[in-house]
Amino acid sequence: MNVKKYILGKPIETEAVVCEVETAAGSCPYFDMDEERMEIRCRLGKDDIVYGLGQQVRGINKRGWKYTSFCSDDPNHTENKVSLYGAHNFLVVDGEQKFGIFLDTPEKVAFDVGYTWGDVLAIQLFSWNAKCYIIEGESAYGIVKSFRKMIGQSYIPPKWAFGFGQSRWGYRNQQDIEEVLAGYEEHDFPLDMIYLDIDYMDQYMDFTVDGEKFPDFPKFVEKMKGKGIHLVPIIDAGVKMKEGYDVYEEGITEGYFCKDEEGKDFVGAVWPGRVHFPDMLNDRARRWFGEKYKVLLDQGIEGFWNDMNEPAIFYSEKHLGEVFERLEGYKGQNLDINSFFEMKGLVQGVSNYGEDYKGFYHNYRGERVCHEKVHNLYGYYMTRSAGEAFESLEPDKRILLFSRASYIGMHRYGGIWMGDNHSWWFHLLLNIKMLANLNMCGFLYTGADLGGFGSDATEDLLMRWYALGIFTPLMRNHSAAGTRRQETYQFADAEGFRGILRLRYMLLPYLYSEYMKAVLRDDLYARPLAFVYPEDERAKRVEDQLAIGESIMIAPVYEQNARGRYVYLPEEMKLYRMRSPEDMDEEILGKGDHYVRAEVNEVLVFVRKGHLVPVAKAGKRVADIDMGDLRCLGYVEEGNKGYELYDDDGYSRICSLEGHIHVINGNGEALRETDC
Ligand code: MIG
Repeated sequence: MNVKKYILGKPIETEAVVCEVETAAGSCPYFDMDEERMEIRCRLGKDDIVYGLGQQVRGINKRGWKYTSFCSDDPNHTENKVSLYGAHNFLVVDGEQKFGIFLDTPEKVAFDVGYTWGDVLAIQLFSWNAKCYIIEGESAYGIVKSFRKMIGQSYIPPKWAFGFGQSRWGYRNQQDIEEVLAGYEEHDFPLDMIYLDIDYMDQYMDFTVDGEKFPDFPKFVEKMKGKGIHLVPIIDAGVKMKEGYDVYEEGITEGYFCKDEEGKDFVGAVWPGRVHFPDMLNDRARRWFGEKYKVLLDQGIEGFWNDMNEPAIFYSEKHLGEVFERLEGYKGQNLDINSFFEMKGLVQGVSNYGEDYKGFYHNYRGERVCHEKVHNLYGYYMTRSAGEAFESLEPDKRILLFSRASYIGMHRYGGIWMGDNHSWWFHLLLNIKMLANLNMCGFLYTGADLGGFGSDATEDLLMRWYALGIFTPLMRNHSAAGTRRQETYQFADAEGFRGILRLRYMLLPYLYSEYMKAVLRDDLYARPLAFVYPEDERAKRVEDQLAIGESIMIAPVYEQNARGRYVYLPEEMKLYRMRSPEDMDEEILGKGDHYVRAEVNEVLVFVRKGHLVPVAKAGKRVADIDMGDLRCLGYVEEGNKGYELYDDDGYSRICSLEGHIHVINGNGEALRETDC
């Protein structure tokens, strides 16, 4: 591995990198270091492509915009934004010169990727403290794989978490959950998970369950499990300030909460009302918070999603006080327009107010550290707290875990979902692009809220989104309270939806196998075409198609009222136009451009020349999939090289290629064991 490390100032440890890299002598190649301006710069060639930055707006190729790594709760993922929930400071420049850069610092970092000057990549630090890793290699893909080795193996969820899940903010109680399952059962739609959003809790208090809404929660969890459904509750970062609430009381007594300037527990407000934030960066507090998940594990829960961990703050007590005071001054005045807008801005700016983080302190490695210095670690360390706890609480079992905020390194403990997107067609496209860049940063278990979280979904949008979603490891329909109901059964074309959802279960042997091989080999599950066909200048610029695993290329339709789309094929492929596991047609298409028809209920699956895709008979639950009864799609008769199938029990923590992988032929029969 060709990696060099340069230390700028006194970087704060993040534990993003797991391998030893010695500090290099001499000056950093490729970049000019401008300590005074706290900026590092390099020239970009005219045709250079810049990959990376994980969860961000815009393209697979990040060139032509500015981005800021600063975990942010912003539900409007439009292309003028610079920050979303994750901070993933890894870029690859792919041109005549090829290199990767990872700027390891938990502080804000701004990337100007040919925005100010078209041919300059400028990275601005907010203090001259960072570990700067330069990764060299012969191809962008190779560089990414080296980077992935450096940051350690990606998270492995239980196999059932590759099933389909239904979620919605606003399910009030047990009856609502039962209604969802009934809706699915009525139409014979497959389903493995129902998510519990904040309403399951007692007054939004973490690790509690509202006893009125769920009179006997463990029994209910058990009953749902009996029907093959996993309930997956949400956990929020803020802990409600309430006397008698054990998490609050213990946090106070042990000093486990983040502090304000005066050393008192910092007070913010989120869903539970006024809260304290557990100091996830403090080793003892992190261990303590992680152990709290046991309360729900003991009630039969096997999966969680961590929310609000940027951390999002609706308001801080301190700043709200200041705002009220200023408002007093406006009262009774005949405001001029400027003052009016100032006042309006003041009120609107109360949530996620940047200055709040300046008066928010951690105890990190025994030192008092201002939150601003370590902001991008909070969600990572919250998820780590759960992930580490699960290793000791459930040593024999994988637990589902994903988070909203993240930093590189968190990919070892859990996945992420793509946050509060909208029921907008362009978000379906953004989802495709983000998938590629997230994979480069180690986040393999990911997916977007299918159908869109905010705004009203339409039937065609949801169906088209499923056609992509069946390929994302995390496959979940989720929506916000107040939006149009978008559970699959809310729409008319039950047959169409059933067909598509069942395709996910049919493809499961392939999807799981490709996911696990990617994890265990530090490889990508979803790749831009450029990584597969680096010599093909056309393929390099394709932003709306992806390679999924070694055999499949996808080209989702992301425009309303379309009846198909243009697709570029870098080589001959076999196209399957799938409506359900029992209903598909196929044709061979040559290299080049094609207009490919796709009705709303049709999924386009392209199998690469000479490759195989093992499929099962679809089932209604992941547990029903019969791995002993497989067949193959693709180039079954035509001199294929066989397919390397990975499978395991789906829940043991120790996973290895050894003993779990063998080559199968086009008929799904085992040919031989393989090397790992
Ligand atoms: O302020 O728990 O991203 O998935 O439904 C909103 C309610 C809080 C944000 C999450 C979303 C979730 C919602 N949460």
